[in-house]
Amino acid sequence: MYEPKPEHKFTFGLWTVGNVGRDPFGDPVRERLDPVYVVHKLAELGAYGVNLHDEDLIPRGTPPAERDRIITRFKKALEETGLKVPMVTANLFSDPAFKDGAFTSPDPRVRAYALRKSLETMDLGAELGARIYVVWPGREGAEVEATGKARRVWDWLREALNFMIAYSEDQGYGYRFALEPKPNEPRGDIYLATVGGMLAFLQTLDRPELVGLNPEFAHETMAGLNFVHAVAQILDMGKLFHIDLNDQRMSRFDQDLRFGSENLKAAFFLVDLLESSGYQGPRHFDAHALRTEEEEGVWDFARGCMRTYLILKEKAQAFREDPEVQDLLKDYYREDPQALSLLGPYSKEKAEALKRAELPLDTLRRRGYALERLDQIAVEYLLGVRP
Ligand code: GLT
Ligand code: MN
Ligand code: MN
Repeated sequence: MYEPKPEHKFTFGLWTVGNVGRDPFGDPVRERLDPVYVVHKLAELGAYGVNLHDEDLIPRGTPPAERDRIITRFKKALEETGLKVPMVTANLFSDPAFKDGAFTSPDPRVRAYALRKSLETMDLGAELGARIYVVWPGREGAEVEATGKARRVWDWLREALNFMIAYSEDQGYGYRFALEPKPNEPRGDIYLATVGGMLAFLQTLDRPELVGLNPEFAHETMAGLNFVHAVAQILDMGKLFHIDLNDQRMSRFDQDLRFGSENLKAAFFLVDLLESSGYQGPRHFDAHALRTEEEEGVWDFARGCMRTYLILKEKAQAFREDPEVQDLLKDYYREDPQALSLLGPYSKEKAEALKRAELPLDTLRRRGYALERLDQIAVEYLLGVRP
């Protein structure tokens, strides 16, 4: 019961279970874990894959011979365990060179460094079998408006992404690019702050069909937005290329909490949405163990994310199949053939008919939608007293 298996497509980042518990006020509390050890541990726990930043696997400044040795060792662990690397991404935020932006640095030398690092990360990912390339523009933001940069960054971002996509195609890597919005942190304000902004921006790229989103639960929640609605819109646009699952309280720093540990109801309806959407991609947990934990707590955290997801999946399915829920929803989405005939694509005749039609406004004004009942049933499923 609730046992994670590779077919569930659960993934973690090397940087998530490998998080050493540093925060802006405190030093690391845990040792860095060897990536090979992480691969074996995740496989043992039933995960499908492990994702990484270039620097998670190959620390900055590693000489080429050592780089090759690291990759060989890592690939051996993947072969032994069957674990996949579905996604890679470049770390464009840790190096002090990126302090005022990577792709949007005012200094073209920094922009060139960011672009080169991205191409090298694509090379690395291709070697590991990755097909999803995440772009999280964490440093592409500002604390100061006096530069007027907010008007210029869009061309730089487009130029960099178009270059990267063309490179991927040219090399035959076949990446699908997943852009990840976040409102703030580490910058005071990040330019591509929300799912809506990102969806609009990607349409301005040369190959929008190769670009989608990697939305994160915590990031929309930080901005006080509804993550379930954000994911629903992304799905509507066929742009859910990857997803970062975690948890978060609103109006706080990016907490990256264990999935389902805070907003249980939102997690429930998110799983309900994802599982009924036909989404086939990885269920990635971009979260980390609390700073209070030693290594054992890290694996408790990882197990918890997957177990909660599977429990919610079962509960969401039971909720949808509940006859009372189905009856309530049948009434909710009332079928009225006469009214339906007035809707749909425009025609002159329809517009005329619409103006003449008698709509029972008094009844409509009095109608109730039974949402208290419906929502209480969901709550009771979550509380474990139903069915
Ligand atoms: C970083 C960030 C995440 C991004 C990762 C991808 S790194 O931890 O907080 O939201 O998904 O670069
Ligand atoms: Mn993320
Ligand atoms: Mn986050």
